[in-house]
Amino acid sequence: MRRYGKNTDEDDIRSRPNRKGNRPRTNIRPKHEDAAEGMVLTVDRGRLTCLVEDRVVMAMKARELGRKAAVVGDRVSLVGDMSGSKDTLARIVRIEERASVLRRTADDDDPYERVVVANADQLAIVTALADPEPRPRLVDRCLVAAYDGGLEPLLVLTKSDLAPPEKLLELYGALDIPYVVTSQDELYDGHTAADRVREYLSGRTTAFVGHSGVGKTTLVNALVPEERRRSTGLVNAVTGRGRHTTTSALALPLDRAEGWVIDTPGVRSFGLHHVDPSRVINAFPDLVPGTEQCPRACSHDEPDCGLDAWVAEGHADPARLFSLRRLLSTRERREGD
Ligand SMILES: Nc1nc2c(ncn2[C@@H]2O[C@H](COP(=O)(O)OP(=O)(O)OP(=O)(O)O)[C@@H](O)[C@H]2O)c(=O)[nH]1
Ligand SMILES: [Mg+2]
Ligand SMILES: [Zn+2]
Repeated sequence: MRRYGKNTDEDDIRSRPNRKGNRPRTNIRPKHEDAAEGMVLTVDRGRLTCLVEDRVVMAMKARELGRKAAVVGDRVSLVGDMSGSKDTLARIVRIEERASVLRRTADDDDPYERVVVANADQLAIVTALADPEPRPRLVDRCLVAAYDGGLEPLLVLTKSDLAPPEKLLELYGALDIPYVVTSQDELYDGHTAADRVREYLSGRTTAFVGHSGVGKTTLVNALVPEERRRSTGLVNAVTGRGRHTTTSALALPLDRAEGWVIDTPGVRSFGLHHVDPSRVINAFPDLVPGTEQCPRACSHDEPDCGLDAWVAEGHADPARLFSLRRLLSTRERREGD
């Protein structure tokens, strides 16, 4: 049966392999020529809050999108009621190609991927220096996810009023990651912690991730206009854990600068099932030339790896190779406390 009409041209198109970019010519696109561009700010049970020009528009996914889900940070095309008035609902008909994708799985052996945010260019990995205790393995895992997803990492060490940062910083020294140490209400050279963090955020879209209770929302609140602030939660005095106060990711515009911050719910773990280790080495451009001597499909964490000899010959800092291997092996290690 011919579903696409008698026109032989169309039959011709239909019979070609249905590869990406070579789909049958349907009338979907022309129908949405007048679609508006928007950005997804938050998602709540199938309802997406989008920013269209300067209006906040509620929307849902159009059926034609199939199973593809839009996430916070996605650029989308919308049709329908775009007035932004109460009780209206627009439809998202297209999700634009993503410049970056931050993914995680619940566990390393869980293939179910969730996209945390799209189009962020920076990942602020937030760790408290105490209360809750820092867990470097989670930081390592977030770093791997950032490198894998095309985001630049920024280390944010909070609560320096409770413990010093030196030991933790030493662990990341060789990775050369920008970092900021913060404490609540601290004045440092006349600047608040938020002012110093803001310097790293201007002109970019930054997603904040970390365990519950490390102070992600506290920091984000200090960075966005007052009327946008969200609730924060106390850390449980008995268990030393956060209370998962934030339950959904939300993109917020920076105050006094261009750019976006995305507050996300605290995570217990950061599964890396989806990560391709060969992409992680690309975050170490100084080591890449040394991989020429590696056996095919080298994991760079095995006895025949060419990087050992390369580093021994003095081409790169051994601490860098050590750090790369620590990150590569983080998938094999259990994440336990
Ligand atoms: N002492 C101290 N406490 C802080 C600091 N920053 C945040 N806190 C406290 O830590 C607690 C947790 O802060 P939140 O901002 O809710 O933490 P969160 O990371 O957003 O937690 P979830 O939303 O559960 O993931 C609150 O009681 C904050 O007041 C800090 O620099 N020093
Ligand atoms: Mg929070
Ligand atoms: Zn190798």
